[in-house]
Amino acid sequence: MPSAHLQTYAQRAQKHANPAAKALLETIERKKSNLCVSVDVTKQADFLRIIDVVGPYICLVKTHIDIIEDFDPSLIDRLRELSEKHDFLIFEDRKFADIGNTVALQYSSGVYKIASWSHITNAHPVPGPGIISGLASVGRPLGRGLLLLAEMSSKGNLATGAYTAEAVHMARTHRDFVVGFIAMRRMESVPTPDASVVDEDEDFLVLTPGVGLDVKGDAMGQQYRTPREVVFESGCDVIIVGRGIYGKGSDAEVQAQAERYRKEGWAAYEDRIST
Ligand code: 5BU
Repeated sequence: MPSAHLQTYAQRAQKHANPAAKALLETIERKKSNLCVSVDVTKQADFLRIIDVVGPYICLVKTHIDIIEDFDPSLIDRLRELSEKHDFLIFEDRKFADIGNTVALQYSSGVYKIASWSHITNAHPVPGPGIISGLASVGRPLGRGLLLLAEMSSKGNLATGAYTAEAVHMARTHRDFVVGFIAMRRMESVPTPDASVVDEDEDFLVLTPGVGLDVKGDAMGQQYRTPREVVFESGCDVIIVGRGIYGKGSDAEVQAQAERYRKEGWAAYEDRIST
C-alpha cells in the first residue's frame, strides 16, 4: 500500500477507524476542499459572518473560542447550525498542555465544554502520554479525535528533533484517539524511539498552519508557505489559513480569498496523487 499521502482522501476515509478523522476525510472529498479557515476574531457577529461567507469553501473551521469577548453558549448553537448548513467540521485549537486529570476537566467542563461541540482538538505532547489518556477519557466516547503538536510554524519554536520524534511515538502508541499532527511535513519517516510501534499502513492526518500566498510572515514570528509547498512538496493534508482569508476586508473579498486558497490547495493535492 502506498504511503497515506499518495492515496486519495476517499480511499483513506474508507479505512480510517476514528469517526472524526473519517468524517473529515469524507468532507474533504465531498467538497473538494482541504482548506481549514482559522477565524481569530473577537466578536461573535464577525465570527459567525466570516464562517457563513467561507463555509462553502472549507472542510473545517478552526476556532480559538476563548478569544471571543461577547461569548455566550448560544454561539455554539449558531456555529453548529453553520456547520450543518455548509457541511464542515469544527476544530478547537485549544493546545492542551497539562496533566491528564486537568485537561480532562478543561476539555469537558468550564465555560466552553469543548468536547461537546469540537470534532477535533489538539494538545502539546510536553506533559507525556497522560495528556492523551486524560483527553481520550472524555473524547473517545464522543467519537472525537486528537492532533498532537509535533511541529509548529513559528520562528525559533522548540518542537524539533527528538521532541518531534517523541510526539510521533506517542501518537503511534495511541492510534485509537490520536488521528494526526499539527506539523509542517509528513511524519511517517520520522524515526520513532521504539520501532516496534510502527505500522506500515499508518495514516496520521497532517494539518498545517502558517499558510499564505501574499506575505512570508508577520511581525511576531509567524512564517508562511504556499499551499503548493505545504500540500505538494511537504505532503500535508489540510492547509490552515487565518488572516490571509478573514483579514481581507469586505465579505466579497473574504469569499474570493477562500475560493482562491481552496483551489490552490486542491490543485496541489491532485498533482500530488497523480505523481
Ligand atoms: P494566520 O492568521 O494564518 O497566521 O493564523 C494561523 C492560525 O494557526 C492561528 O490561529 C494560530 O494560533 C494557529 N497556529 C499557528 O499559526 N502555528 C502553529 O504552529 C500552530 C497554530 Br500549532
